[in-house]
Amino acid sequence: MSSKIVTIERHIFEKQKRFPQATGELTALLYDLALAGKMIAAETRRAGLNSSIQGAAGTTNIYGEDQQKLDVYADSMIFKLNDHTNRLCAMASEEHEDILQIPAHYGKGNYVLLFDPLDGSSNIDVNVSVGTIFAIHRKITKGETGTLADVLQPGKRLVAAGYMIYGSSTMMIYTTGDGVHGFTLDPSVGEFLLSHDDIRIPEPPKFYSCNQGYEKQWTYGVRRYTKWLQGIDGEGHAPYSARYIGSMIADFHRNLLQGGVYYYPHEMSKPQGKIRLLMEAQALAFIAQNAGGYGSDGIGNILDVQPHKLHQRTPLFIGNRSLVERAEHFIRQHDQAWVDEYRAYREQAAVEA
Ligand code: P6P
Repeated sequence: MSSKIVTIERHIFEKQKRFPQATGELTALLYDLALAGKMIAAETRRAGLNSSIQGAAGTTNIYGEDQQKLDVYADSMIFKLNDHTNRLCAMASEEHEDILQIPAHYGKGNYVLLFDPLDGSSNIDVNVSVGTIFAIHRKITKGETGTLADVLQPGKRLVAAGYMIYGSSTMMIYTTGDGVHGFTLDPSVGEFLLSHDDIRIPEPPKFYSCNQGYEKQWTYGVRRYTKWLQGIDGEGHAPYSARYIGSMIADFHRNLLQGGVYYYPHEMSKPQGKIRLLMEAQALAFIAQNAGGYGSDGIGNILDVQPHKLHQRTPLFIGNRSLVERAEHFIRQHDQAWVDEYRAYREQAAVEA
């Protein structure tokens, strides 16, 4: 007899029993996201065969990056599945310059949904795993409609976070702060079934993930850190294996399950880094921390950073705590000028809504 079959709904329901005040709203919201994941997975599977969904959309997002047709599809799918459920007061997508209001004719709820609809989408046409990243905050302002202040919250206030990864199988990973749990889509029944309960990042780590093509542009401390990871500079420990897929969600997922560090550091010409604080880094750092790991901007815990604008970028070092703290050590030791400059950037006052 197979072990008990646990769907996302059953898993959250069983966990929620410990929180009598839980209303089931969050369960339903996570279920809506699971449905969006199934829809996006189906299209991603077909991308290779379906030119109407493959390739560039001919538009660019607010960063000037070419949008892929699947980016646009995933973005609109997540919005449409969540704009009428009375669970959200606002949304924010990596693909839109401003926060997304709930249409006037729909009821508003107590949560805010932040998402990157399709991370790594430039890899779709070469059949590399991509993913959807989401983070959920509770509304903190008065009134019905969500505002920028409800979105610009530090990651330590997150209520839940997770991601879907569209790879050799489709998985949904989530945490509500009570462990990190993984579900694998069984396409024969169209359900996500519990496959990885209470994930903990294993020690010792195995991998390091970074784009060493940019090494020349990194600060000295980050270059020394990278040499340390390779066993070239330091106490002569065995080198970690290099694995860089070019799709953060795929690198993060492998490191979550097998141990390792992913970093997309600041560069001389980009002191703020590339990764988006609100739609990517907060969610992954909340997940990493709930799996025994850690997410840092090179100075300290990313979950402590008070965002000051919607599309704020951040350097990101994430994975095994031991490896991320080692990065902070090298940066503290060698990159004081950058530390001072970046600290001033990240501690700016929040932009007016
Ligand atoms: P590069 C995708 O755009 C992304 O944000 C991550 O998924 C990925 O790790 C990184 O950028 C790849 O960027 O500059 O190494 O090609």
